[in-house]
Amino acid sequence: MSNLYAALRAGFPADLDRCAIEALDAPNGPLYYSWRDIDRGSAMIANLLQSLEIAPGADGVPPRVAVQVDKSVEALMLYLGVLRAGMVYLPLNNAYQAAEVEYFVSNAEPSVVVCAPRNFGWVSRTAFNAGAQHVFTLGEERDGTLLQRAAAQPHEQAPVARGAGDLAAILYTSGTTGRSKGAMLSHGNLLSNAQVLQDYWDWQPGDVLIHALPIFHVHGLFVASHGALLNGSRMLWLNKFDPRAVIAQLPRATVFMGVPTLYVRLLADAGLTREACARMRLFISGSAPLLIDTFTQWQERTGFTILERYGMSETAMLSSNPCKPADGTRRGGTVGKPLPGTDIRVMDDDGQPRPVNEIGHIQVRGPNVFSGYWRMPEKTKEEFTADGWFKTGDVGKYEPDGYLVIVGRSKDLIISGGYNVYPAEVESFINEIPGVAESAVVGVPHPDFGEAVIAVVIPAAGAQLNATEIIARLKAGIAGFKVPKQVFISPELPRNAMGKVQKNLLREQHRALFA
Ligand code: MLC
Ligand code: AMP
Repeated sequence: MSNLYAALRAGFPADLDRCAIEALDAPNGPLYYSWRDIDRGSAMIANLLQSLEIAPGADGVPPRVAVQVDKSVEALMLYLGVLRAGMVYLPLNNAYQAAEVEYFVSNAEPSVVVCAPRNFGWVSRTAFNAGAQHVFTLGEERDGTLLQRAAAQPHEQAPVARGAGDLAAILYTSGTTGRSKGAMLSHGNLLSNAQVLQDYWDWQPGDVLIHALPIFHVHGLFVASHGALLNGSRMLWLNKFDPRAVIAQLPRATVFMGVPTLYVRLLADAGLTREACARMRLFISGSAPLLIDTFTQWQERTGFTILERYGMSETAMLSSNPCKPADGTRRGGTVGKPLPGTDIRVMDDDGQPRPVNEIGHIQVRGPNVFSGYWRMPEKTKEEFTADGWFKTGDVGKYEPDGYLVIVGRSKDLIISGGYNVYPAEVESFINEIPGVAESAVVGVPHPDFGEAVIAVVIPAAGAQLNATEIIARLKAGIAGFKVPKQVFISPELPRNAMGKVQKNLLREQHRALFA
């Protein structure tokens, strides 16, 4: 096994002058990138990174490159350039604000940080304070210092040799208690997953992917991009999801991937018709539960059965509904069967397997499963069983014929529009607001986001709180998708006999809020 980029590169078509990516949101009309452009652009960035001559840390870990930029084809080339240079990619949601970025940067200690030009002031301060040696900018319109500097570099580069176990990316995730943890994914984790999916989803020579997801998470960065690159398939690239823009591209495409919110929004547009989908081959959904209602409406409207799959930052893709008829049928309400090479088991609280149809904890092992959390050996130990299975924190059951159904989560996590929100983190921000005694953050059903974040806030003795002001303060401090859509001021929180907040009662009480 060599570098992940080299393996993806082997999938590029022989004729490198063919179009690889159509950047449809470019300000002056679409931009067309050939496979040669992708190869050369990523080589130049890799050469720039290598020219910085950054030594690995004392622990031998290659330098980290933290990236918080808007989506662009150049941002994808940056990711590929980091892989080629043998460095470690650390993508950050571009909604994160200063306090959030500060945590990631101080925890991961990147040597290089790349940010949007508009954020250079505060990001560079944070980055240099945390020991970064270089801060570059990369804008949506091919602007910024990264490309200026890379332009002077040679456009050929031999990817640095990497073994299957070598670190390729760190994805920050979970934080059921405490702060976010960096899931360490290796070249081998990512490549094995991409190869399995290429076969299981039956990628075809003429496939064309509509890429409308952000590229700072597993779904858009790995599943979608790796899939198309490894298969040498063209991408129709949208920097931002817009149902109209996706529908306009459907007649030219064969594959689409989305979180359930994307499907809900597409269904709300009258332009989604059977005719528009005539050339399509496959619609894939994941990152959050797809409601059976959405699944059925999609079938009725388009004639296509959405393929639902299940994954995590720590594991990439774990299970999938079948694509090829020989593998079975796609079943709504299930996340399909374990992917080839991946084992999934459902266990009780005592670590014994649950019988079919009985609910338990979902655990997993396989070549796709990460090696652990960045500099958190204790957390890593807690999340793996003694016999080496990773505890997903999801709760589910097997159907008699081997389909897995996810019924809930044992981790305190809200998934809103495909983004994870950790109630403990939002509560800690709320609790810092003067006049707040305590708070509880829960997720309630939402027709667009699947789940919406809401908060119940308890004032300190004598304090007057205003829900609108709390929301405004949070918006100024944390990523917008984490900010509660509604805040309730209440005299107290429901607690059980042990004094633990009964979040299930709050969820029940506000269940119909957005119905
Ligand atoms: C945006 N907003 C959200 C939100 N996204 N609120 C709750 N949940 C979300 N997901 C808020 C913003 O803060 C803002 O609030 C307002 O909505 C408009 O912002 P926007 O940026 O214009 O939103 P929009 O473009 O409509 O974004 C919605 C979305 C986006 C669904 C397109 O959230 C999205 O791309 N989601 C996909 C996430 C994803 O890729 N997940 C994969 C994780 S990988 P205000 O108040 O300021 O107006 C993973 C593993 C696996 O889980 O299995 O795949
Ligand atoms: P993340 O940490 O962002 O990678 O989110 C991973 C979590 O998303 C999983 O642990 C699941 O809880 C959830 N998830 C992913 N895919 C699905 C799915 N198809 N159905 C239900 N939940 C899902």
